[in-house]
Amino acid sequence: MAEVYLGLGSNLGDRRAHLRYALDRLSQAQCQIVKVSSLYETEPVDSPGPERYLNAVAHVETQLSPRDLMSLLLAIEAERGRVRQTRNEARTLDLDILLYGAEVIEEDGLTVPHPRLHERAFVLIPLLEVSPDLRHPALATPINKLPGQASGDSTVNQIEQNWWRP
Ligand code: A4P
Ligand code: MG
Repeated sequence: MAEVYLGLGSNLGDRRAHLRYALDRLSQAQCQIVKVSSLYETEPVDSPGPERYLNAVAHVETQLSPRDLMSLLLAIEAERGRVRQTRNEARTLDLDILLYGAEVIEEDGLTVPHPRLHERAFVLIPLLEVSPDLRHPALATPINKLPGQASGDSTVNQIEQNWWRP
């Protein structure tokens, strides 16, 4: 069983419903949800507005391989009408594998840990809320020592706790 951390994001349509849908679908598909962060409303980074993002992080346990998990995430995104035209465009649902155990994977279409994890407060703040003692396996650094995680970051606002119940 692998301990996996997933990043969830949405800045188009009913953002909260998209994130809830993703967690419901994951829990029906060989992923056990261990813990979900609060819901955060965040300023877009390298991404056009006007909508702010809702972001969250989920700790899940799964027997799916990294590749099968990535396929599942892409399928769930497609079910919410995700359309890909340009990079970082507004999206109904973005699901990223942030960490898959301590594995370091660099394959075509799959990079784990997520290549931008360490520099993004909208990922690091919810990730640390869920698991404060994680290490970044590729950088060999505790996640709470990474530069992007300034906890008072005004672009990342915790808006709701306990927003997801199975
Ligand atoms: N891929 C490879 N590795 C992974 C991984 N570990 N997790 C591949 C997820 N996907 C991975 O992703 C492109 C391809 O990356 C996928 O097909 C998958 O095979 P994408 O989701 O289509 O592209 P994207 O999301 O537009 O671009 P990218 O580079 O993934 O961007 P990010 O890093 O996901 O960032 N601002 C705020 N506030 N909140 C956000 O959530 N998100 C982004 C997108 C930008 N700004 C944001 C937010
Ligand atoms: Mg993505």
